[in-house]
Amino acid sequence: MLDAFTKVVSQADTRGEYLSDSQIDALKSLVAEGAKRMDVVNRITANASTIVANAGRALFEEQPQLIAPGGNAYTHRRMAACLRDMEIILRYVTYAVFAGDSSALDDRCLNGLRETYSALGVPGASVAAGVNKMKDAAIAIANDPNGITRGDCNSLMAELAGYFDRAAAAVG
Ligand code: PEB
Repeated sequence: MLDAFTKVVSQADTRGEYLSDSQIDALKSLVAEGAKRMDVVNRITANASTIVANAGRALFEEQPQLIAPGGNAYTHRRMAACLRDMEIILRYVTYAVFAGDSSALDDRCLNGLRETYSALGVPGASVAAGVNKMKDAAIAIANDPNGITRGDCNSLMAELAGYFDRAAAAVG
């Protein structure tokens, strides 16, 4: 599990090189922009259950076969497992934003997830659709200009979107 700093160090070490100016500049800006990153993590974390519940509701409205008898979220046990899975994925996305690196998400959540779903008979494309709904909600919350010092969050939002895209692509 790496963060933006340890990743650069481990890559440089593999090549036996010093850190380059451009790598140092990138990490400097990561530090300078750190408050925004923490705000994004805080906002998503504080709203996690709303994000998950709304994404689940929208997913089941769009794909009612999931909650019909025989569906993959039919029975409270499967429904609970489904909402739990979405919450797990969202939690790992917050770790990736915090660390500025996707390795915690990749290694501890997404690695083998497609195979797990296929073994369980859970439709990966539906999970991906749920992840995309969480993505829209999380970005709307994280990028809300109200009640916060305004600044340019474009690259941070693109990074956040990228982690959701990674999760959706891993199962969809
Ligand atoms: C992944 N999900 C399920 C299981 C596992 C995961 C390992 C099997 C064990 C269990 O039931 O708890 N666990 C989960 C995860 C990590 C982990 C992401 C990462 C670290 O450790 N059903 C639907 C939707 C979808 C869904 C499409 C969006 O209709 C999910 C939610 N996951 C779902 C369901 C089950 C499950 C298990 C329904 C239960 C399947 C079953 O037992 O029939």
